[in-house]
Amino acid sequence: MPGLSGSVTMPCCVSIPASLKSLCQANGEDLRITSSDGETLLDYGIEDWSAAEPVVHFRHTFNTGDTEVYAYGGNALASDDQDKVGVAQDCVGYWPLGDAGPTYAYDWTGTNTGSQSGGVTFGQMGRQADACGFDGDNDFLDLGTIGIGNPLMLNGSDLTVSVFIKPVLTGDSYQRIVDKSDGGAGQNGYAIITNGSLSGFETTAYANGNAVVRTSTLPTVNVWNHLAWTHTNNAATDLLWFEGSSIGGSQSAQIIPNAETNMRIGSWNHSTGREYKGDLDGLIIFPRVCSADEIKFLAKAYPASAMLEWGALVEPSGIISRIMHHRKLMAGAG
Ligand SMILES: [Ca+2]
Ligand SMILES: [Ca+2]
Repeated sequence: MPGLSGSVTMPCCVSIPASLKSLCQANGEDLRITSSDGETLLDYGIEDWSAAEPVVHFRHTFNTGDTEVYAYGGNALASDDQDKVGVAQDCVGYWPLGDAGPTYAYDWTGTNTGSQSGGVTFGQMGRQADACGFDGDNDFLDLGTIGIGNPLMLNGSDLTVSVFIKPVLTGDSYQRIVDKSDGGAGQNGYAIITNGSLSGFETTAYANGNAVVRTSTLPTVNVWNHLAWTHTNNAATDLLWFEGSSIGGSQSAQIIPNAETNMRIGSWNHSTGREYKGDLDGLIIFPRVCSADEIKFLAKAYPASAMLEWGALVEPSGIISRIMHHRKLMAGAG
């Protein structure tokens, strides 16, 4: 991707043109994504095949220049080869939030599916395919109890939260984007919030009952913003990032403890009055500090239009003959 200083290996998204979708099986089982050699299969997962131009997530290594990937379809014998766990393989949580609903928002790591409560709106127009909408009253996605050993415990760990938010910034103060805690300020866990006018303007990340980085910078209301938080557990070096760039903020060091609590997307879990109002999309949690290049990539890589900017998603001619020579596809077809 132009603008990177080195290579990154990251999950990414691309939209599939309607012209290619029309060649595929009705459920998209024969879709494949390859690297620029046209043959090396990439781990991929379809967020919402019912869309006119479905969005596919895949994992790849991107360099400083344009990156070309191929999308194939048109093999009536191919069976489903999606590997959502592969796409999310270095994450501890990966919620594309484009689920059809009405009950579950799936975590592609396979561990912490969210159950909606309060009437979360599925199928909102998102930054990457669909998104979830939260009414700011009682809507949230319940991730349940994060017990000892759950990857989302992140005790003693660094972390990165990456998320697209389209906030309203009215309603509750200290609106929780995601929160694992049993008390205020991410007690016994961690949380990231954005706050409108009620108690002062701020975007804040908490760990174990304290603000670890806090800034008066706010996301822009009613449009999609990329927000990220990088946290280290051994020093006051947390950062908040807006649209791929780090922003300042006051700091303090905190260590995330090994403590069982509940966890929610769009609310905290120990009371009411902290509900996020607006839409959320593409929430990812990594158990490490992502680099500046990686944050830049996460902020930019997802809209389908960005892929066109890199010259990616070339739709090759002769798709069917090419795919018939694809060894793995033939194996998959039995
Ligand atoms: Ca989405
Ligand atoms: Ca509601």
